[in-house]
Amino acid sequence: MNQHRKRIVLYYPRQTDERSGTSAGMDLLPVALLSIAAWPVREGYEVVIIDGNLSSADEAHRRVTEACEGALLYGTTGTLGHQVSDGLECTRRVKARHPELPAFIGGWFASVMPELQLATGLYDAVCLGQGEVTFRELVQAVDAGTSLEDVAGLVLSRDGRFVRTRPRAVVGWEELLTCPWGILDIEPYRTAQLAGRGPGEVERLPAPPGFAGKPFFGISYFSSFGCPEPCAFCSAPGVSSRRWKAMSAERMLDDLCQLHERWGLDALRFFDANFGVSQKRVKALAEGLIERGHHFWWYALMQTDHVAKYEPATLDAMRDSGMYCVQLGTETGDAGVMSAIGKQCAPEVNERAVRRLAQRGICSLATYVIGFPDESEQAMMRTVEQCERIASVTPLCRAMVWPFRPIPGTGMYPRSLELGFEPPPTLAGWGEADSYHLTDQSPWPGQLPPRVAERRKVYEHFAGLAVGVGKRRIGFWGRRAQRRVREQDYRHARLEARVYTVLDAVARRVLPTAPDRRIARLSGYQTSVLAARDRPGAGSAPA
Ligand code: B12
Repeated sequence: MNQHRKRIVLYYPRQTDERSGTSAGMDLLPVALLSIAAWPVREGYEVVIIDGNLSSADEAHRRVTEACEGALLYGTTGTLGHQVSDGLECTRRVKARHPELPAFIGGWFASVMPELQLATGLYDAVCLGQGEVTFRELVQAVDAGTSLEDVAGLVLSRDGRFVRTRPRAVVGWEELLTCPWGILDIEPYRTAQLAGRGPGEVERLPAPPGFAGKPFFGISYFSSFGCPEPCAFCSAPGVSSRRWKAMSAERMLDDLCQLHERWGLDALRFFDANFGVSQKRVKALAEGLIERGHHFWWYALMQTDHVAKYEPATLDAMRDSGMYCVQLGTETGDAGVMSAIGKQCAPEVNERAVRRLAQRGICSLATYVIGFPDESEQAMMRTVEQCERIASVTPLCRAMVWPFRPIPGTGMYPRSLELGFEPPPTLAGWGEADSYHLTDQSPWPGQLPPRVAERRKVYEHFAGLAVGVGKRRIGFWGRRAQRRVREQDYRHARLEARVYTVLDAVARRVLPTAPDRRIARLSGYQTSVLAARDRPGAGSAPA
C-alpha cells in the first residue's frame, strides 16, 4: 500500500443473508461506491472498496476493519433489505476497533431514514441522495478538519438533535467523473460467474441468447441518476426530486467500449432507474455500439410508455446492438390504481410495450404490484388478468406480481401506516425485509384478500413454468402451464403443483446434473421465485 496517500475505506454490504442459502448475482458490481470514489481517486486518495458479496460477511467485515487501520475515513451504503443489517454489523465492528474513525453512510435507505442511522451513534453524517459531489466535499472537510456543517446534502447529529445542512441540488454528468474501474479487481466477479450459478442465486441477470445453461460474464453499469416519474410507491421522487440526469451517449460509448475491450464482457445490465427517458440518447447508444463494432448483450430498466412510443427504428437498433431483455415497470393492470400511483400511462400501454418487444424477439420482465393502500379486490384481479393475457400473447415475457411493500419517504407510506402497517422499530428490523419476490407476507392484515392471494400464487406457479425467457426449449410442464395461464384454467392446480414439486425434487436427487438443467431453464427473477420456493417453510405448491 502507498504510505503517502490517505486511505478511504468503503464497504458494499451483502445483498443477501448467507444463512438463508442465497447469494446475489455476481454481475452486481458496487457501482454506487465506485461512483463516489471517482473524485477522491482523482484527487490522490487511496480508495479501498470491499464487497461483502464476494465472501462471508465475517470475512468481509474483518477485511474492512483491517483496512481501516490508519485510514482517513470509512463509508458504507445500502438499500432496504439485507444490505441495511449487514452494513450496520460491519460498521459496529469497525467502530469497536477504531472508535475515532469518521464514519459515513449514504444510499437509498439512509436517504429515507437518516435519523435511524444517526441514532445508532455510529455515523458522523448521513449523505442524502446523489453522492458524488457531497462525498468529494466531505472527504475534503474531514481531511482539512473543517466543519461538516458547511457540506451540503448531509444530516448530522448535534446536541441530541438531527440537523440537515443546506440542500444539495442534483447535478448533471458534466460535474461527475467516469467510474474509476481500475480500482476494482474484476477477477472475483468474473471467476464466480464463470464457475456457474448456484440455485440460491437471486437478482441474477437473465441468460442472454446462446447462453442458456452456459456460464457467462456480466457486469452492472449506470448511466443516469434519478427518475422524472412521480410513483407514490417509490423512494425516487423524494430522494431525487423527480430530477433525471444522464450521461451523454458519446461518453457512455467511450466508457463501455473500453470496458468491453478490457474485460471482454458477455452481458451488461444498466441499473438506471429509468433508462429510456431520452429516446435520442438510447438510439445514439445503440447505433454507436453497432458502428463501433462492439457487441455484447445488454439489459435495462424501462418504462412501458417509452417502449410503446419509441420509433420502430429505435427498437430495431436496440435489438441489433444487443439489447435482449428489458425490465418493464408495468406496475398495475388497473387504470384507477395507475392514476393513484401518479403515472400518466394507461394499463393497455403495458401490453403494447410487451408486444413490441416480443415482435423483435426481445424478452421482458414485467413487474406488477398488488395490495397498494386502498386498492380494491377487483383492481388487484385486473392486474393478475393482465399478466395472464400477456402470458397468453408471448412466452418471451415473464409478468411478475409482487405484494406491495411500504417504504418510508414514499407517497403511499403515511396511508400504509394508517391502514395498520407496523414499521420495524430498528435498523436490523428493516434489514430483515425480504425481496418482493421472496415473500408472501402481506405488510398488514387483509392487504391481500384471500381470493387474490390464492389466484396470485397459482398464477405465479404456472407463469414461472410457462415462460421462455432464457430457456432452450419449453417441455411438457411448460406447455401445460402455458395453456393453463392462457385459459385461466386453474382446476386441481394445487394438486398438480404438488406433483410437479415432487417430480422435480426426485429428478434433482436422481440426476446429479439436474440442478444445472433446472437453472438453464430459468433465468432472472424466475430463478429467484424458484429459490424462494426452495426455502424451508416456503412451500412450492400453492398453499
Ligand atoms: C438498480 C436497483 C436495484 C438493483 C441493485 C440494488 C443495489 N443494492 O445496488 C437490484 C435489482 C439488485 C435491486 C434490488 C432491490 N431493490 Co432496488 N433499485 C434499483 C434502482 C432502480 C437503482 C439504484 C441504483 O443502483 N442506482 C445506481 C447507483 C450507482 O446509485 P445509488 O445506489 O443511488 O448511489 C448513489 C447515491 O445513493 C449515493 N450513495 C450511495 N451510497 C453512498 C454511500 C456514501 C458514503 C455516500 C456519501 C453516498 C452514497 O451516491 C451514489 C452516486 O450518486 C432503484 C431506484 C428506483 N427508482 O427504482 C431501486 C431501489 C433502490 N430499490 C429498492 C428496493 C426496495 C429493492 C428491493 C428490496 C426490491 C425487491 N426486489 O424486493 C431489492 C433489495 C436489494 C438489496 N437489499 O440490495 C428501493 C429502495 C428503497 C429504499 N429506500 O431503500 C428503490 C429506491 C426503488 C423503490 N421502490 O423505491 N434494486
